[in-house]
Amino acid sequence: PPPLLCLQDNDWDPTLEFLPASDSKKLEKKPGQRRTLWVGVGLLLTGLLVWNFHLRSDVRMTRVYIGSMGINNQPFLPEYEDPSSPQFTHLAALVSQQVRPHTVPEHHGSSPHLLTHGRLEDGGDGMVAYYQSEFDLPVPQQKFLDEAIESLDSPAESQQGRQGRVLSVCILPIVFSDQTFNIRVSEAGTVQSPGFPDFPYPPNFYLQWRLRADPGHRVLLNFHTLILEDNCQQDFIKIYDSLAPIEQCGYPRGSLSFRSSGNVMLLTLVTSELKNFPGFRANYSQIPLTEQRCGGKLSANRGSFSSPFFPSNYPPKTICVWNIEVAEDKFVKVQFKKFFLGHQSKPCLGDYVQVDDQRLCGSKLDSTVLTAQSNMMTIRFVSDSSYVDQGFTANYEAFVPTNPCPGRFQCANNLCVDRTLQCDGWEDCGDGSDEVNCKCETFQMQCGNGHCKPKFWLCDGVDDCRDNTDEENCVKCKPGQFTCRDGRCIPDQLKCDGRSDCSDGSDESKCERCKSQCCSLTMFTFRCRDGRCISKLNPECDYEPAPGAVCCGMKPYQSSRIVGGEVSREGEWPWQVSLHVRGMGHVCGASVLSPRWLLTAAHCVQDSQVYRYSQADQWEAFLGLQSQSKIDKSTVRRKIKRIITHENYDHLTYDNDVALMEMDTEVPLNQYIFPICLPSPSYDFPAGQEAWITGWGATREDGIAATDLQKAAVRIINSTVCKSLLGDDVSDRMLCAGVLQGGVDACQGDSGGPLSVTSPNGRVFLAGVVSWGDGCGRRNKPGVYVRITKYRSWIKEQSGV
Ligand code: 4AZ
Repeated sequence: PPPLLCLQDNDWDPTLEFLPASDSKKLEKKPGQRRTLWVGVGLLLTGLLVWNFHLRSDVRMTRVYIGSMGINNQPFLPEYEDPSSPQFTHLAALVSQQVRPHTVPEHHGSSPHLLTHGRLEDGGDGMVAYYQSEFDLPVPQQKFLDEAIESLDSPAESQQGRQGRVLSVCILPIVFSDQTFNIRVSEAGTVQSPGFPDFPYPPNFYLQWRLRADPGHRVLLNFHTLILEDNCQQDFIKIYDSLAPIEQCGYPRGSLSFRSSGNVMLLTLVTSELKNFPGFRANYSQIPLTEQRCGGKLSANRGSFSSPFFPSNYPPKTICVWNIEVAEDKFVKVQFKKFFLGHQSKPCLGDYVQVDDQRLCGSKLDSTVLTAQSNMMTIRFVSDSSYVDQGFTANYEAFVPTNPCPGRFQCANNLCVDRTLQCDGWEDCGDGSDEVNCKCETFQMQCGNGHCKPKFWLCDGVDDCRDNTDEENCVKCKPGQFTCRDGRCIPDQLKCDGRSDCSDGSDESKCERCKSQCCSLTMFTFRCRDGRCISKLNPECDYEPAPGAVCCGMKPYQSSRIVGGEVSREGEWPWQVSLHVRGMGHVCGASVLSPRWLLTAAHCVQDSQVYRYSQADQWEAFLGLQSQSKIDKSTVRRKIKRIITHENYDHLTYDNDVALMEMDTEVPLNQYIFPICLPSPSYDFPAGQEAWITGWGATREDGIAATDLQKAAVRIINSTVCKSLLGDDVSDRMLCAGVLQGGVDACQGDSGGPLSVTSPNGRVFLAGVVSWGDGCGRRNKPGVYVRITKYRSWIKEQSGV
């Protein structure tokens, strides 16, 4: 069933008109004005007109639609703030009057009972109506109502005469508890979801907070924690800036700080009946409207500028203009380092940056460089009234036109990069121009497009060249044989026999029907929500956890020692644990699997001649930690109650290098402490896939440990290639990852920590546990990790997780 549906219409037409006013004094008719319509309700009614009333039943249910809409050209009266005022009642009556004739389908007995109550607010250039419409209807008709609503995916078009914009329409198939909190933010304070932080928020809930600043101020709302279900169709928050939602999703990416354009902000929380998560806590306050004026004149040789409040979200309805003017004999170029301006539209109509006469919008991952053919450049940043995003930060620089990159390589996009980065097999310019027309080294292969890539990547099933030439003309297996993803050939009969014959399980990952041992977790099958068993590749976390259970692998903020790494953002790796030994400080890493269980490496908990590492009382776990030098308020310390080392751990070969740790008491889950997902046995981590290593280990071989949590991106490496590089100690229960060029790797002190891989649906899975390697960061010596897919059932048996 479609449990919750939200529609959005983003092309707000500012010329839309509304009326009619019966009170001609207060709502004076202006030229061109035609009708007032409570568009949200109107749309629902349009839906109802196409609603089929064949089915009858005595069992009734309640369905609730919530939403908001803008009404243009309608002066806002202070009385509209009070739903019991005659003015409000009058306007509501007008609306009802206008829509009533359509509400009762003439030739069907069961008419929906429509009950509407809403709120009107000053939207600056018009009015905003926040409304709820509740339908009490026979259960069999629910489906048609949903269909009718769903068919309204282009609300403006379906409405004759385009009378307005429905900003959102949501269906909540529930009887809900409705509460509104009115808050003056002149005194700073906190809002949080019900039950936070001790309990998950309740199901089937709709709650709103109206935040109002003093005149001449804006509302500032900073999320301290936000963990909702990541399916935004189920549970979500919306933040409205007068007319428009400025964030639409329940699980925002990037900055979690919002500013209103005017003095009003509305925060809503909607939850469905399924899966309840910890919820949120946010701090509100007010800031003067004049704070952080943007734009201006820039005349230095180089400098930087960014959107207002970067890296927090920029406010809606903002315009900034920067005029750059450098010395007359030079030209100007700008490089956008970060660029997040919502969704791409063509042409850029919503939020955009205009550089001279070129507009940029959407989100760009690679840095963009723009060059002026003069010493002047004008940059204009515009945000409209709808979604907001993190914004941009940019550097500008004056350069000599005849020699734009002195001593450096000039990319096609005018970026300057170090000469040593040219033809090194890695794209550094962002447009690939540093990797074309290269003469490859002996250890490299030549791609069809002129790029050079490590020879190890030839025929590994991953298109490394980006023109697939590294995967063409590869030796294929003979007829009657199955080609494993790792390149090995196995007899066809071994495919889908419930046992892994390829080292990577690829012979069991695309099987159509379940075998007899269906769903025993150890096999390559997966239990669906409806109880069915399937054999499916990477089933993700698409099963239904037990009611009230939290899921896993959610990064509260999606953004960007370990050798060759960089410092992590706080809360970026909420499953990362630092394991301390009494009197020694940090010794190993671990991952959070649940409020009670951690996973680490068995070699971390082996007794040495001096230390009793295998004794639980020697250890202390630090969760939610960022820096080894300071324990802050997000850090939680736990004693260890029990250590379960894998019974087949081999201290010579490091085979089965896993151990579980049970904490003495459960930890609260929040933005800084959260479990990582465990992959099912059939989960595939193909060679070439990006993975992240994190830890406080040494930042170079024989180096010293890092103070701040480090992160680095590596790639999964083909097992056959890995064995050829590191020898036969690499078993099928191990997984290799690294950067073969060298320089990026896990190292001493990172052991036990996670190798994290983000799945296509955004959840993060534990692909490996840092185990061993030949030194750290050496060329052609990838790191070796415990292949977690091989231990899924062991973890379940030992810990219940
Ligand atoms: C260690 O000593 C260690 N380069 C961990 C990982 C690696 C090397 C050493 C991988 O704990």
